Amino acid sequence: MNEPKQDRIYASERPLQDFVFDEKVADVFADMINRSVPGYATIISMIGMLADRYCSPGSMVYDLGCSLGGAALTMTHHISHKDYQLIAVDNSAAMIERFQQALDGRHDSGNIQLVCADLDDIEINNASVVVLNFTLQFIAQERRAGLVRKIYDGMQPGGILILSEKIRFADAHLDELLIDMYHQFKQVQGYSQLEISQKRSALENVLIPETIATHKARMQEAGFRSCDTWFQCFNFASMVAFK
Ligand code: GEK
Repeated sequence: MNEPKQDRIYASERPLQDFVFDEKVADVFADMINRSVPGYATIISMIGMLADRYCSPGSMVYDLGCSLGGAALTMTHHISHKDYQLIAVDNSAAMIERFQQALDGRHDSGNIQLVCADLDDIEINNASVVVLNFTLQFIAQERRAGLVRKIYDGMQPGGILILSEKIRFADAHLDELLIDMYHQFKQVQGYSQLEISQKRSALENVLIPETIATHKARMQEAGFRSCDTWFQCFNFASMVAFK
């Protein structure tokens, strides 16, 4: 397999613009997300294991905000039966095109259907597993409760929602410490100070993190009977909620 192209998007000084998931980002996304989300590879692999436990025969699995299909592909790899359909959705045409190209070269992609759409415009039905892996953080805050409710309503009893997010902390000192440690992590991953600060500014109005308490309250409000964090590294966490 080819090495993913290196993310150099913010390596030289550029005018400040809000971050978008365009061709340039899609082109380097595999490298970008692996070097920008601490624990990404672990989270992806554990999503596969969770999906295998909870994907019931005859049900639907959703990967919402699938990008290049990291979570979708690991789920199809782990789920031990074939009696399910996986719908992977993203509103970035650049991401969906590349994911489709990757699928075209595979023999085991029969269960996956790709949809290029906004999450507001899709239906969720008969789902046993729904994944929002670092996607909800990009949805306008006032739309988040409606989306989580729609997901809950479209799930089977006994199904799970896996929600991974960049998070913030109510305690200002802890918040500052974990952001700082995160930036140190990015430096260790080879990003320069300029890259770190330009990316941070570009995401300022686009990626809005919330506290774990806010996420839990929203999921409980939607009807999930219980939810908790199963992974955390610095200011990145993954939660699981049970219908
Ligand atoms: C992974 N889950 O590799 N409708 C549909 N898609 C959206 C919307 C929306 N309203 N808003 C954002 N997206 C992936 C990583 S990346 C996370 C997810 C990151 C899509 C957006 O186009 C992008 O592909 C994805 O959500 C977020 O496991 O870059 O930090």
